[in-house]
Amino acid sequence: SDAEQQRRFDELIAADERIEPRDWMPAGYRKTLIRQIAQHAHSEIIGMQPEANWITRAPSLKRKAILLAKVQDEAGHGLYLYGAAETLGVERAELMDLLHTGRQKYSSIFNYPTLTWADMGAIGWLVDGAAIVNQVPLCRCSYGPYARAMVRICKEESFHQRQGFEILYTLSRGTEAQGEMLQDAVNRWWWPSLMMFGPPDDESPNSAQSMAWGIKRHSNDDLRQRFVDMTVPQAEVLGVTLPDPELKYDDGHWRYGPIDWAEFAAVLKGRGPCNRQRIEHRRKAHEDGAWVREAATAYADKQTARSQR
Ligand code: FAQ
Repeated sequence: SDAEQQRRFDELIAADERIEPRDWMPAGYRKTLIRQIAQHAHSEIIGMQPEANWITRAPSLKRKAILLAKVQDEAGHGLYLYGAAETLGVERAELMDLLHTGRQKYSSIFNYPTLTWADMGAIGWLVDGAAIVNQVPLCRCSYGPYARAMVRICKEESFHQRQGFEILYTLSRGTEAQGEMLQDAVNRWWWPSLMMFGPPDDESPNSAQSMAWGIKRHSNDDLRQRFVDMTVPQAEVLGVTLPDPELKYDDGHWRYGPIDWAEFAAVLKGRGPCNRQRIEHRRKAHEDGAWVREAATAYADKQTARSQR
């Protein structure tokens, strides 16, 4: 009976065991996971665009090879995550459609432009840094396929974070102009990075239920604070000033000033600096790739027909 299934599910969650695709799960649990995993997957592939913008302009062959590898990793993360979402009974084509028609979100952070090479460093250091803080606890998510995908993703994100820091560290030892470029990038990426963690706890409609289900392990504000505490000492090593005059150390934590939640809301509503460009580019890439999907389907059909002869 349903009550029996629910009891079994609750026991698994209480015992901190994993839920697997064939297990019974409440409809709300499935829906929340599809939403979060799909948004995460969309973020990975939309997140390729701001950095792809600099592949042809990387300052050396070595930097170009590293950046290419990073952007390819993001495509791979998207694929594992779409795969994890598919175990919940949705089709990837359906999820792509929800993205292209604006019915599913992707992370706010990827709606900001990449104006200089220093932005490649700032994205690695701050955006991947925030992604790691948010995603390491997701390796213990109650849904098995998502948790397992996160393990590999987090390993790759650590490399991404290090490469970003190293770009900035090199700029910090460079000319005065390079130092200014570094500071300008940090000024532009700091606040949007803090917004990646989502709305404050008292305005986060999904947190309580997601935490009760073991999908999320920590609240948005707790993770945001963890990120700030980790990042402030690294900013000192780089010799940059974080653009927050209220930042101060108090009782074991770096307290930060108010976040501009009106800006966050505007970006979520599609009014960020690059929202339109990101979605148009994604749709065009999807249309341009139609022949690849058709060819792959025709090939698969042929293989199936051959094996059934
Ligand atoms: N942007 O109730 P909550 C990466 C939405 S890292 C846009 O708190 P929840 C790596 C939220 O969906 C970035 N929307 O929601 C990379 C909900 O809307 P809905 C991706 C946001 O789910 C680096 C509403 O606000 N990482 O890609 C944002 O409990 C460099 C209410 O919020 C993940 O997705 C936002 N920042 O908590 C790639 C991690 N924040 O759906 C390339 C997994 C909130 O009800 C280059 N996701 N919203 O209409 C999570 O941990 C959670 O989903 C949160 C939000 C923490 C993002």
